[in-house]
Amino acid sequence: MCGIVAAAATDNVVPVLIEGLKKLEYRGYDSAGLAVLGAEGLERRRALGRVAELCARCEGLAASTGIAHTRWATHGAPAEHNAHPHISAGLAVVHNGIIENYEALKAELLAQGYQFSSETDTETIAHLIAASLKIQPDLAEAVRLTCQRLKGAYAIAVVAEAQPGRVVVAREGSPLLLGVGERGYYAASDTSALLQVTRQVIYLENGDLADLRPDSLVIRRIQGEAGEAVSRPVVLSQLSADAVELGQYRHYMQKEIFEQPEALANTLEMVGGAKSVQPGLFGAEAARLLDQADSVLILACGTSSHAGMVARYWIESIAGLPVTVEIASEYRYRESVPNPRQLVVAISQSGETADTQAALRHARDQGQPLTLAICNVAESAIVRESALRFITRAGPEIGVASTKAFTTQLAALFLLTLVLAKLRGRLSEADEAAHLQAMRHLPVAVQKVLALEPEIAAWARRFANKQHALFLGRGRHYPIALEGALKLKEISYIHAEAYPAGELKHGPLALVDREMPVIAVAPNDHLLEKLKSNLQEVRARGGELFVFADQGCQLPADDADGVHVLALPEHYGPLSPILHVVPLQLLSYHAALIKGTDVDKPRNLAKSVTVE
Ligand code: HGA
Repeated sequence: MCGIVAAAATDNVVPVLIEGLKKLEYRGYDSAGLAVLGAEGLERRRALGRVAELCARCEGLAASTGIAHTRWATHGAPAEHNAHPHISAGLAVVHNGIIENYEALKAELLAQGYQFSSETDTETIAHLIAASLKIQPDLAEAVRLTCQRLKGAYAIAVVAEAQPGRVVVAREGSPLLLGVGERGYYAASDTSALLQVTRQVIYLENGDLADLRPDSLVIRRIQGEAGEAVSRPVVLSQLSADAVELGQYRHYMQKEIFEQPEALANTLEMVGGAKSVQPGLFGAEAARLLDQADSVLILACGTSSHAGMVARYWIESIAGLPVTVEIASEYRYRESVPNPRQLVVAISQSGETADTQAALRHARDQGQPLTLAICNVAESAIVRESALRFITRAGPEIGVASTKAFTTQLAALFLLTLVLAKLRGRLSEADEAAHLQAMRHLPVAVQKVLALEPEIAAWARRFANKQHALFLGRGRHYPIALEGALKLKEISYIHAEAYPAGELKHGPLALVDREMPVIAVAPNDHLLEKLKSNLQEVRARGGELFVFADQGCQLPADDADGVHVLALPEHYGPLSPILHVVPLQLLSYHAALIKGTDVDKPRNLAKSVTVE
């Protein structure tokens, strides 16, 4: 959330800043802005809405030092006066994060005579640096002193008119990395923004501050009297520029839905031809640490928490370990009973999700050392802070509504299930081989489901004009119903709820009438007959049914009478949730297309939730 790009180089950096913002726009799109140190001194341009609006305001602008920002508002409405950069006394600041003590700082600054022109927390940082510069004229030192006063999370970039050719950046809690280019040094919230100039990147650690000039880079610690100088390794990013291009697709979400066979194949590459799963998939220490686990605690938010809920069914039934799934934003503030032998699994696409990261730390601080990260970004904070890790290889996910990250998380969690079951002596060789065979076939199976797109698009036309929708599932497909409802809400703005089908009679059945489409996830498993009875209850109340069945379900369609049935090509046993979520992704995508919403950038949302 919120994207930052900055550059101190020998040539014109305005095109680099704009291009970088375009790559970061998925992180926030309420407004965009930049500030550069050009021939005329400090120049700022801001625009409400998209980077394209900002671009139009930057014609003729040229400078070799600058900072830029794309915003997802937390404090102060999306409005031009709240757009970053914020300025004070000839300096400009961009910020990703939330300054929790900004009210106290603002009161102090107002008393000193500083005037505020926005409602943001960020503006306090600008004025604080201006105040520090009066005592300490060196920009890096003034920023460092300011950071010592900030509580909360931040990644910031600062330029000052009086100190041209220089950008100072710092981070605590929010992501920020540096780029080492041929013509200078750069900074950004993620690598995709910098691939245009370099692949050589440096990941700043929490509490780092960096002083960037075209020909020099100094990294120091924020805390401490002198700010100890530190060195951080330069690594070559493996991210390919093509991976973040839209190519033949109309939307990133569409591209990412269709990339799922490949994403799953890449994620499962390491189990390739193997006849057995090894704990080493989760890190060098995995056999020893996983063997100690007497239970599992899964921490996640949003779509990732739905992956965790599916894993609960898998791990309890196959590995025989008790599992709890907690919403990270709740767990981090809850008084819970720590269990040092519990395996803590943090799931996050970006590996930077603020609540999940805080929940992981909370678990660790409470004395739970067995931690495992399941993330899509190898260098992310959550991965670095966990004892064990599994990196899904979905490739960059740009669409705000998560799709391929979810299915690859599920693949990772199924592997974890098998490893835990094996360590506990609960997996026969034959079962292990059969599960692995099914996993290897997943890319092909998902491809076949994707081929149902025309039928699913036709269904979307039938209910895109509805105000509400109800999703039903049972057992390990209940979380899939939740995920289907979340996708529909996120991108089509149709209000959707999901229930375990057996719960209908305890309340939600009261909502069912002709105007309420009911979408059911109905695989051919041991709960099918129960689910069929629940569907009868819906039909008896006149509700229109859209049923995603699979082979052998024997659920007859009666389109004229409002019972629509689509059978998935294969029945897939325990891994069936990975197949059954795909039609729900497509259904939401097509409903959103019909409604004309901004599929990749739904209102009020953003990717990589790096704020609380
Ligand atoms: N608090 C700042 C930055 C918001 C942010 O980082 N969002 O992810 C603001 O509201 O402008």
